[in-house]
Order: sequence, then C-alpha cells, then structure tokens
Amino acid sequence: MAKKSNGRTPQEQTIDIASQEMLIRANELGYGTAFSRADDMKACPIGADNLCCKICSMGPCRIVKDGQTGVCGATADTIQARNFIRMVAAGAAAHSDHGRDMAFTLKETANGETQGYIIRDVAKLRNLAAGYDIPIEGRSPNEIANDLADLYIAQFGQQNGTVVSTSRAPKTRQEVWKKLGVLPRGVDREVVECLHRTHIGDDQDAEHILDHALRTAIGDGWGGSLIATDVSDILFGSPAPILGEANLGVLKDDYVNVIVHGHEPTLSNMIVAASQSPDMIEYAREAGAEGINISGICCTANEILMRQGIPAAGNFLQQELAIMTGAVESMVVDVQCIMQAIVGMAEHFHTEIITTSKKVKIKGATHIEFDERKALDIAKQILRSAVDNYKNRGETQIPDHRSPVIPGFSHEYINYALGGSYRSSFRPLNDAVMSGRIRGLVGIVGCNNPREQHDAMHIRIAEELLKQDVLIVETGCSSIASAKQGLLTGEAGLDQVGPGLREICETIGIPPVLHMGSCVDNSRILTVLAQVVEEGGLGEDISEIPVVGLAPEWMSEKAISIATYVVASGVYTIMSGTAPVAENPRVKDSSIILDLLSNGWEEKVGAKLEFMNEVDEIVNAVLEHIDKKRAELGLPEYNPEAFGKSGDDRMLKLEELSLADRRQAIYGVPVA
Ligand code: SF4
Ligand code: MSK
Repeated sequence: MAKKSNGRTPQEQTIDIASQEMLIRANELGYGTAFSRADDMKACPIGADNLCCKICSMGPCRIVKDGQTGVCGATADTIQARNFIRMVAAGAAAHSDHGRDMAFTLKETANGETQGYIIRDVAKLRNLAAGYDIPIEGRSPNEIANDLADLYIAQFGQQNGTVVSTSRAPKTRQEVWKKLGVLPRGVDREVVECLHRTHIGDDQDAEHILDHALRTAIGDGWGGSLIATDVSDILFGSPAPILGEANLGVLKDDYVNVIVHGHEPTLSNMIVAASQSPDMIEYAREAGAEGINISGICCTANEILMRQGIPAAGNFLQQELAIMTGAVESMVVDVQCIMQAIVGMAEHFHTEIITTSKKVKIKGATHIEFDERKALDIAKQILRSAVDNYKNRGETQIPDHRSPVIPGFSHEYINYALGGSYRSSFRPLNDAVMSGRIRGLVGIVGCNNPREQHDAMHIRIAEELLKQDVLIVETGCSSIASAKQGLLTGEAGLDQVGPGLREICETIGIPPVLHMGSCVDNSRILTVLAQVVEEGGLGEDISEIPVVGLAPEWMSEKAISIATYVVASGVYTIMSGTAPVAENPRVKDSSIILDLLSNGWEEKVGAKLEFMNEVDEIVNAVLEHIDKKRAELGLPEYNPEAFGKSGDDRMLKLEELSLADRRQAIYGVPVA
C-alpha cells in the first residue's frame, strides 16, 4: 500500500491546488493514491483498444494483427462492439437500479412506511402524474405518488410496449427511434438482452449489436435515469440556486467531519437532517467539537449541494485525498465510484469507512445497512459513531482552498428564471441562441481519470468555450471541477466569457456555467433540450439544435451509457482520454467500430460519437458543429462584435466618462 509515485509531479497530476497539496503529503508519507497507481500501472495495450475477448473459455483471445480472429472466428469489430455494449449495459444497470430504488422509496413514502421522508415537491409530482394521465384532481399527494411510483416501478420489468417516460422526448425524436426499432420496451429487458446477445455464439454483427446499445442507453437516459431524477426531486425538492462551497478546504478542524460519498440522495439527505438536530449537535459538543460538518464527494456531493447548499469536499479523484487531511471521522458510502483503496488509506488515519448499501460491501469497512423504514435512526447511529471517533483524531492538514459555488439549475428553475412564475418559458434562451448572443450550448459531464491531469480537460475546454459565447451546463464530477475553479458563480466567471453570453448572464442573473446535478441528472439536460425544441425556433428535433455533449475525463461504464443515450437523442458527443474502443494500425478491422459509432450513428440517429484528446481539437470540433447547425437553421452567423454594448457592462463604462463624453456615447453625437 505505502508507495511513492514513480511518475508525474503533483502539479502534473492535477491542476487543483488543494489536491496538489495532498499529493505532496502522500509522497512525503509514502502513501499510494490512484494517481501514483496510474503512473505505476501501464495500461494493457490490447485491452485499451478493447481488442481482447474473454467471453468464453476457448479464449481469452487477443486480436493483434490483420485478419486474425478469436478461436470462434469472432472478428475485431464484433469483439469491440460486444465489449462496448457490455459497458453500456453495466452503466445503464447502475443508473437504472438507482432509479428503481428511488421509485420504491417513493412508493413506501406514499404509504407511510419510511421514516423521515415526505413529498416535498408536490407541484412536480402533480405535473408528472398528469403527463402520464394519472388522475390528480381531488387526490392527496400520497395517493398520486403511490400511482406514479407503481407506474415507474413497472418500467423496469416491463416486457412489451415502450418505456413510458420516452414520451417526454420530442415527437420527431420518438419517430426516429420507432423507425429504427430502438424504443426500449423495459429498462431491465434491454440490459438483459445486451448480455444475451454478447454470449458466445449470438449476435456477431457489430452494427446490429450497436443498434441494441442505442436501445439500452435510451432506456437508461429517458428511463431509469429520468425516473431517478424525477423521484429525487419529488422527495427532496427540485433544485434551485443556492450558495455552497467546494474543495477540501470545506473540512473544519474544530468539527466532527463526515463525508458522504457515492450517488444516492436517500441516506445523505437524512444524514444532513440528522446532523442539524439539537441532540446530535449536543452529542458532538459533549465530545469537544463545535458540531458536525457534513460534506460530499462525487455525485452524492452534488445531490446535497444543489438542494441544501451542503459543501462538496471534492470530486472522484479526491476521495483518498480527503482522508489524507486526517480530519475525516467517517466516510459514508453508498453505491458507484467508491474506490476500494479508501479502506487502505483510512488505515493510516482514524477515519472509519462505513458502507451502507445492501449491494455494496468493502472488505475492512464497517457495514451499517441502510433501511428507509428506519432512515433517521440509522443516520443518527452513523453520526454517533463519527462523533465517538473524534477523540481518535491525530495531526490534521486541511488545505485552505475552497471556492464559492451557486448550484441548482434544474430544468424547472431555468424555466422559472427565464420568465418568472407568471410566464415561465424557455423563450429568452431560444431567442438568445437565435440572435447569436449565445453561439450554442454545450453539456460537459463525467468523471476524473488519473491517467489524465485531474480536472484539466474539464476546465480548459470550458474556459475556451465560454470565450466563444457558448453557454455550458455541467453535471457530475465535471461540475465540481468547475466549482473549485470559481466558474459556477455569477460574477466570478463573467470576466472570462464572450460579450453576448455575458449580456445574457447579467440580464437573467445566471452563471455562464450552470450546475445541473449528479451524473444520473444528465436526464435533466435531455428534458431541457426537449423543451428547447418545444419552444420553437431552433429546429424540430434535438439533432437540429446547436448543441454538443462532452465527457473530457470519463472513466466509468456509466459514462459510456450516458454518451450513447446523448448521441441517441441527437447530440454530437465527444469523449476524451482513453477511448473505450480504439483503432490499432495493425488490425484493419478495428477501424470499423469507430466508423459505426460516428458516421454510422449519424446516419441512424443524426449524431456522432467521437473520441479526441487535444483541447484545441475538441474546441474546434465543437464550434464547427455549432456553426454548422446555426447555418442549417438559417440563423445569423456568429459575430461577437455585435454584442456586449448593452447591460451592466456598458453602464459601468459610461459611469467612468465625463458627462459630455457620456452623452456623446449615448446619443452618438456631441451634445452641449
Ligand atoms: Fe475467443 Fe470467441 Fe470465446 Fe471470445 S467468444 S473468448 S473470441 S472464442
Ligand atoms: S461520480 S460516474 S466519477 S461523474 Fe457520478 Fe463522478 Fe463519473 Fe462517478
């Protein structure tokens, strides 16, 4: 475990200054981290291209030269397509199982079987239910929620028909899917079929395999993930802007620090509530602390940051680094993106790792199983154990770095922000794109990967696009990267953005990068795009909007599923870092899969999936695509000179002038 990195310097490993401080400490103490392990472990070149197969015991087979096949005769493109769809299946399963659990929690809450949960967003519940023809008039929220939960639970095991929430995509998009035969029947059914098709001796046509990848991913984005987001909003409230902070400096020396890490909002929200209860505060004070300080890592951080303003301690690659501060009493984890290495790191300190999901145990961690029926009791049990551990704390080193952040731009809030409750609408957004003040829209999502410089791609791409008047929405670890760099506050980012985008941000009062939640909340981006289409003026389908999806530092199978459903929805998408399938110059057939994912999918669903590694190359591809879509819509060519002469900026400049000059500037002619 204790190992010094043989590779990059901390400054080369991450651009985040707080993380650099912790990596210097890791090197001094001789502790290994994901960064040093990535430096020390050379990736297998055949696996990196996804040109190996171990689906049956006639293999494992490795394709390393032209014309070579597996023992069964499987060609390079078949093997790569099978590996790709299995990643989609795993990613869709993770998101959707989360969605299923949320739907069961809604059902139990509606029937009074949970402890501490209530239906918080009755308006969203009623809107959604009405959209699915569930009667709402004269019925209590619990009655409506019970029916909506039943409908949602049924979508997972449904055998025939269509996953009901796909009806929230634009009609034109639904037609594309229907024609192609990729409307998902049931979320689970499509995942199971991925595994069946890729068993030895089944589907051996790469294009046909990838068609099913689209179907499975649509079942994730417009099914399981959308259900997870809907239910989280109903139970915990739809996010709206709120002030928070991000980075390791949110940990507090004189408080009991508890970090929640993973993805599900159910336990983390209850831990936040319990930490604010007088009995728990008193318990912490009796132990000599000022109170209990909750913060988050990864998407659990996003869930409580965007709803309650609870600070984010960091993103994916900071989970070990947070423990290295020596100030964390407990790290409470649920599902997804939890590195086994945190248990080993915690052994050097006093931190207790607590697993809570029925599905996740880690050897060496304490397991306190979460049960929604006793949610508050379990949350308090976990906090008491953290307080009891406070006395074991040794020397601490908390980096003094944290940035303010304004998260919470749900689809519903954007609607409200643009038109108020009287006339909520996406019209101003569409108009801003049509006029060219906003050149186009980009979603930057996804993870960190220690094989890249931590946070660097997310930030460099975002900074370049903001200068080009591109409005950015972000989720997951990408949004935490931007939060740490101060891009998610109103004023801080505005001196870095183009003139047209700046006018819009100043007028509406929004940051140029909008935080839209956790990685399961990429479904929010889908519904935003559906509403942009519905509002009119930017095409009849999502594929006509000047929009691009980016996953710069992806690492998880969920990211592959996300990229696939974003493309299936009609959005050109670029992933960078390690490509899940790559071309090997010695294996001619290995180019087939890349062509199917780009040109093949463009023909089928109107959007490509591509892989690029250089910031300039990515930014140019994004702008080229946005400008192409603008031209196809007949919109004016992007011209930054045309804007930036109205709004606050102009007024501020006017104030600097003498009265005569001010009149000249306003009226355009000298005025006595
Ligand atoms: Fe090899 Fe074919 Fe078996 Fe894969 S399925 S391991 S290619 S024999
Ligand atoms: S947590 S999937 S590292 S975004 Fe959602 Fe971050 Fe990627 Fe996990």
